[in-house]
Order: sequence, then C-alpha cells, then structure tokens
Amino acid sequence: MSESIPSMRVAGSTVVGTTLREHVLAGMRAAPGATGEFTSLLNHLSLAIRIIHSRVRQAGLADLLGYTGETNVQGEQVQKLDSYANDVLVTVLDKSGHCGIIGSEEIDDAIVSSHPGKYVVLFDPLDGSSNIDTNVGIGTIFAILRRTEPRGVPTVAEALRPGREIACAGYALYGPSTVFVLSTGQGVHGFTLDPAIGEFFLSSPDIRCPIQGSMYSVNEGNFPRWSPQIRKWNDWIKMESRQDGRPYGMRYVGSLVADAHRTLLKGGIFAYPGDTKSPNGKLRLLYEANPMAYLFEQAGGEATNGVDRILDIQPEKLHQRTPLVIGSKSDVGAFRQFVTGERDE
Ligand code: AHM
Ligand code: MG
Repeated sequence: MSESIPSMRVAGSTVVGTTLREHVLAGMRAAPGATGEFTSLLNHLSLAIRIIHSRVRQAGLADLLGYTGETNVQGEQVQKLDSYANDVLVTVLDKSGHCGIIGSEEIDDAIVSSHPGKYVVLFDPLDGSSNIDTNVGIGTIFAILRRTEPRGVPTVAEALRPGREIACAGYALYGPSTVFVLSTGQGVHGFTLDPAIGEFFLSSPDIRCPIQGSMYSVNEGNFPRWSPQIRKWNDWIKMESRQDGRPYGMRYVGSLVADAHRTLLKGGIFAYPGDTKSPNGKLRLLYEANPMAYLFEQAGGEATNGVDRILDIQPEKLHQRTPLVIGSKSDVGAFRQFVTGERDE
C-alpha cells in the first residue's frame, strides 16, 4: 500500500487504510450546507456494486451465465447477469429515496422513483456483456446529476443534460480484483474491494492520466468501415517513429470499463469511432461516454467524439449513441488532427 494513503496502524503491524465511506464522508464535511443525502446515495451505490460483485464471482456456479431469452431496447440479447445487475441497481437506488429519475442502458424509459429524491442516476449496469460468459473483466458505469427541479415532479428532461452538469461519476471493474473508481469533481480516486470484509479501501488516490501513452485500443476489425481519415490515423499509430514512441502497442478487451481503466492509469488512447455500419459508433452517451469523459477530464485526460468535447453534447434521447475517443491529451489530440484533416501522416 502506498505511503501517501492516510492509514491507521493498529496492534503494531496491521495497517487499516481509508475506506470509501470515510472518503465520501470527508468530502461531505468539506462541503458547506451538505445534508448527507449525497453521501447516503453513494453508500447505496457502493452496496449495489458489492452485491453485483458477489454474484459475478459466483456466476459460473450459480446458473447465472447465458441469456434470459429477452431482447433489450438496444436490440441486444439480454444476459442473465445484465438483468440481475440492472434489478439490483434499480432496487437499491429506488429504496435509497435519493433519486428522482433512474435511467439504465437496459430499460427503455427512465424510471420515476417511487420515493423521489433530488438526484438523477444513469448507469450501464453490466458493461462488457459479450465478455460475461468467458470470465473476462466486466463492470458497472454510472453518472449522478442534481435534479434541476428537486421539488417538482421528476421528468425525463432532467436526465437529458450535457455531461458537464454531472456531479459525480464512476465505475466498478469486476476484474482479478474489484475496483471502484470515483470522481465528485475533485480528482479521481480508486478503491479496491477487500472481499473478505466487503469494504472498499483507497488504493489509487488522485489518479492522473499521463499526457502521452504508448498503447492504443480500438476494434480494428471495423477498419474497412472507417473513414479514410481514421484509417490514416490507424496506419500512423502503427508506424515506426523513435521520436514519438511509435508504433504503439495494441490492447483491446472489448469491455469499455476494462479498456478505459487501463487507459486512465497508463495513458494512450481508446477509440470507438463511427463507421459506415454505425455512424454514431456503439457506445451510449448517457450511460457510458459521459461518465467516462467526466473521469478522464478530472484525471487530466481528454474525451471527444473524435473532434468535439463529449461533455458539451446536448443529449436528445436517453439511448443516444456517440463516437468516443478518450485518453491522454496528446493522443486524443493526434486523433482529432487526423479526423479534421490537419495532418495525414
Ligand atoms: P454493452 O454495454 O452491451 O456491454 O456494449 C458495450 C461494449 C463496450 O463495453 C465495449 O467497448 C464495446 O461494446 C465493444 O464492442 P465491439 O464488440 O464492437 O468491439
Ligand atoms: Mg456497456
């Protein structure tokens, strides 16, 4: 454990680190006028994530793999774990009493909470569905906004707001360990779950995305469908250049949460651009792109749709898709230069 993590030494040798709860409480104490509702909402989210973690770990044993037989709003086959994770989040968040609107990648329309509170929570309950059955990293991605009319009847319009209005975003990655990465607008902090006691401990305080990386992450199988500019970028990043460290290494898990987590920590670039089959790409603005864009900006990285800032896009529909390019400032900048035609080699 890093020396910079505030910790408590007990009985001479055991070190007890900062828990997620303590971290969130400290943020609340520093915020004048805080009522504790936001702290309580984050504690509920953390509970939902620990429940999902527990099920993901048992998936191969408990008849939780495979499909439910239903198709979701995206026209995709619903996996049992997708459906389970969605139910857990909706139930726990509704019960918290802090949400006016709950929106999920798995649900057609936003849910008006039965105990309306002052927040909007939007999430992808289990990102990386295609990897569920093969024991590859998957995750949960979320964004929280303050309602614009906290005393009024909740409306979907309160969810259709640009990502720059996000108050908090994060994700859980169910990988070899379960990590919870969070930002409330004061940097990005990573916590690791100690599964024996069910508590998240601060393990990566103040994550910074390096200014330039050495890896790129993109589904290159889509190459023939990309624009000539994006193909040029792809050729360029694989060309030898001692001066700027090319060729970059290639990493692609196919779970946004895993590919983004690596890119956030190590730098480089993740791109899911539009193509001739899907002009707006595959990823959803409200449930995937906005929360990731918020985290990357908070960590000193950048997030665009290839050209423009993701967090400035005005959403028109809950399930709207957008091309997404996130990563180190220098690498996302180079991608933009190719797309705009400013450079072609
Ligand atoms: P999902 O939310 O249904 O899991 O789909 C989104 C996933 C992302 O996690 C990942 O970046 C992308 O789809 C991978 O898509 P592809 O298989 O086309 O590379
Ligand atoms: Mg997803």
